[in-house]
Amino acid sequence: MARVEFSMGALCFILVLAYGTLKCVQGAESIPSLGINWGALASHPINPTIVANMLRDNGIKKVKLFDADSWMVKAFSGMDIEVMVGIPNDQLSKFASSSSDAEDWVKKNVTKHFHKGGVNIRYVSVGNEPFLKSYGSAYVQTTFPAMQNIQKALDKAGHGDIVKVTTALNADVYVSNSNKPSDGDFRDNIRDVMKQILQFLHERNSPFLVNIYPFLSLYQSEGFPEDFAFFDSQSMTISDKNAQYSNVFDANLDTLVWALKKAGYGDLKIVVGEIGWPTDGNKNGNANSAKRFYKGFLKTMASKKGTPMLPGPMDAYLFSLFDEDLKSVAPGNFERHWGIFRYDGKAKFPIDFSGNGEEKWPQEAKGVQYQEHKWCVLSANVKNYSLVPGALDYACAGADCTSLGYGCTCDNLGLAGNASYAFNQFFQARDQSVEACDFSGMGSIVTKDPSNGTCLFPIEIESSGDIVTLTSMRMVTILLIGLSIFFIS
Ligand SMILES: *[C@@H]1O[C@H](CO)[C@@H](O)[C@H](O)[C@H]1NC(C)=O
Ligand SMILES: *[C@@H]1O[C@H](CO)[C@@H](O)[C@H](O)[C@H]1NC(C)=O
Ligand SMILES: *[C@@H]1O[C@H](CO)[C@@H](O)[C@H](O)[C@H]1NC(C)=O
Ligand SMILES: CC(=O)N[C@H]1CO[C@H](CO)[C@@H](O)[C@@H]1O
Repeated sequence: MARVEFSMGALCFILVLAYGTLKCVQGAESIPSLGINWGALASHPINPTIVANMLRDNGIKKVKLFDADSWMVKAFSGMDIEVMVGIPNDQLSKFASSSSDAEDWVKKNVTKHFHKGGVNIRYVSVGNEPFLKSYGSAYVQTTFPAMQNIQKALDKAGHGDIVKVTTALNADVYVSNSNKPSDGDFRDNIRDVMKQILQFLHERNSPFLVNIYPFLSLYQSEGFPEDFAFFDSQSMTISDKNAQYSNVFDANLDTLVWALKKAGYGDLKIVVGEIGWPTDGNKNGNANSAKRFYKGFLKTMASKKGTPMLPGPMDAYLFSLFDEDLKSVAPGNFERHWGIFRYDGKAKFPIDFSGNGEEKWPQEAKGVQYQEHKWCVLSANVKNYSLVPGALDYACAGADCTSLGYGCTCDNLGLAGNASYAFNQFFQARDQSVEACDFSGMGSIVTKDPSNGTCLFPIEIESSGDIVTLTSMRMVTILLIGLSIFFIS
């Protein structure tokens, strides 16, 4: 492998000598233990083949999915990329109560890809943050039995040694009453089930998967010292036992290490399932902060120094690959803007996946097709604005307007600008259908790009494959909503 790379590099060098300006595109190097999350809650997901090639171009060898959608999984066939598939929370009760459903799932979603030239599936995350505080006890009873049934089904199918079962947990499963890592322990209401899960992970040699978000520490508490969310500052430190913490990530991860020690599983392997920084939808979410955060995190990862309680190399999956315009904004408007890349696979900021901290742009998605060069805006003929707010609200109820808020990329557009932005979002999400730019005659289709400064008026991409069914599902939903409004009124 290394020999091939060397000779490619040498060939490239000779070609540069000969032709000067020739651009040698080599497969980029990334930190070997680095992965990335790919969620597809988007109105126009990028074609999976394009995504798989993009990961390869960036040298990223691990990907984490939230489902086992074969449209996405299949794209990694025959590639040197390790895949983690997921089982959504709403399916946990099914698999907890039925081992035959679990066996069926394994057959259709795992065994199917196990052949020569197939997909290198290595993990199944059973549930996604099922013990999140805001879910109450919704999945507390079902998560562990579902994990057991999926494991049994994998064993029965002969994949038990290759495919590990785990569950992605949010860092809110543990707490520290003093804010010192050494006081870390699991939350009271889940301590018993956590013990069962820890014993299971230990027996099966599976990792503990934890999602840690320094951004949320900053977002959730007014007085949180901003620098402490990043990796490049010493402006604040926490002392604990013999350790000094200068960033919240290290302190948070070590809180988990202490909680595991207390439970008797201090040697369990920990993998960071999600870590990242959003770029819009909140005053602290912007490309500069994201760039700073990833630079610090990737450099730390490449240094293999780990944390005071967990020295050594670390495995982590960045969150996330792309923006997702259909994600729930219940946690906050930033939810749709976690992408390192935009909705169309264009990079938002320089990021060096090798962890060398160089100012370089990543490899972007290649071969993405856009819809026509047109936008929907508030017509210049509208002089009486009394009906504009109503139309704006309607558009934002059916499309993503999370860039309009305070401190976001499109704040300060004024009422007419807000309306134009919202009309365009609505129009693009509906594949530029003429009817979607009506707004009681106030909408107007234009061919000049209305983007203004940091505020991008996007053109959606062409999206194919399973999205056809997704689109028709959306149409049914829209129809049903329309009908219910009709019957209510
Ligand atoms: C603006 O339109 C509204 C609703 O159609 C109407 O009630 C109002 O009189 C109009 N205002 C002006 C200044 O024309
Ligand atoms: C761009 O936005 C500014 C406000 O931020 C506004 O004054 C200006 O008219 C806008 N330009 C265009 C071309 O819409
Ligand atoms: C534009 O929309 C944003 C977000 O809803 C809002 O904060 C702002 O006040 C709006 N501007 C105007 C002039 O209506
Ligand atoms: C989302 C997806 O493609 N998953 C498949 C996993 O297996 C079930 C059957 O148990 C299929 O219905 C899904 O299509």
